[in-house]
Amino acid sequence: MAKKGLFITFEGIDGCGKTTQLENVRKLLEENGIECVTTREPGALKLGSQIREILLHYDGVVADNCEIFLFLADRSQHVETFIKPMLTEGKVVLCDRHTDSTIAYQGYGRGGDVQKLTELNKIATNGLVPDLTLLFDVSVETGHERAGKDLDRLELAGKEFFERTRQGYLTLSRQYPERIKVINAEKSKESVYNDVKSLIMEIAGL
Ligand code: Z5A
Repeated sequence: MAKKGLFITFEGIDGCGKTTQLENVRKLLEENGIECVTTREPGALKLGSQIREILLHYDGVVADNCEIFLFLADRSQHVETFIKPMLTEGKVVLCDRHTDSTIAYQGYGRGGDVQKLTELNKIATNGLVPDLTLLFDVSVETGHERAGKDLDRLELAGKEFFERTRQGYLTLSRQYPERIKVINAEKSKESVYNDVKSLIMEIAGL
């Protein structure tokens, strides 16, 4: 069945403020009578929540390819059993992280093969691509300050890792300028929301 809804993803390094803005967008759409659902990766569904637990809290060594396939397994289940059915129903799907996280973190951050990861993403999503991606850009310092002190397994990867990840995101935004819109997320929540709002109003036809 053909896709009818809108698929919008929220991306950026940890603590960039994307979850805060996703919630603002949900309210904006609902106030305007637009049906939407919010979701996230990893771990939106029952199967995914078990994968998320391993990804974020497993205390042993996780091989790089194992980490990649866990994120992709979560994504594949999420796309087929949740995102696509919601889009087919005509809903707007607001997703906290998606394919660009894998390219930015496992590719640019961890040094994985970006081309191969792009192909693997295509397999995991069966070719589904977001209609719009909001990239919340902040410095690593700001992100860490906002994220707080409880660091999970991935967050313990270090400052250089997050710097490479941030730069990876910016590279993606230059590669896909039509889809990925960079938002300066160093500003206040209200000011960031103003930028978000105009992009959302445009794509949602408000
Ligand atoms: N990951 C991956 O490696 N590969 C993949 O393919 C996928 C994910 C899908 C998931 O972590 C981890 O998985 C993630 C990438 C990796 N981490 N690493 N490392 P998660 O789901 O637990 O969390 P997260 O997505 O990284 O972040 P978050 O906790 O949801 O935070 P956020 O969305 O970036 O920010 P927030 O919750 O909106 O805001 C954080 C705080 O800052 C909060 O107190 C806000 O009130 C405050 N805030 C927000 N905006 C502002 C502004 N503008 N000014 C001041 N304060 C603000």
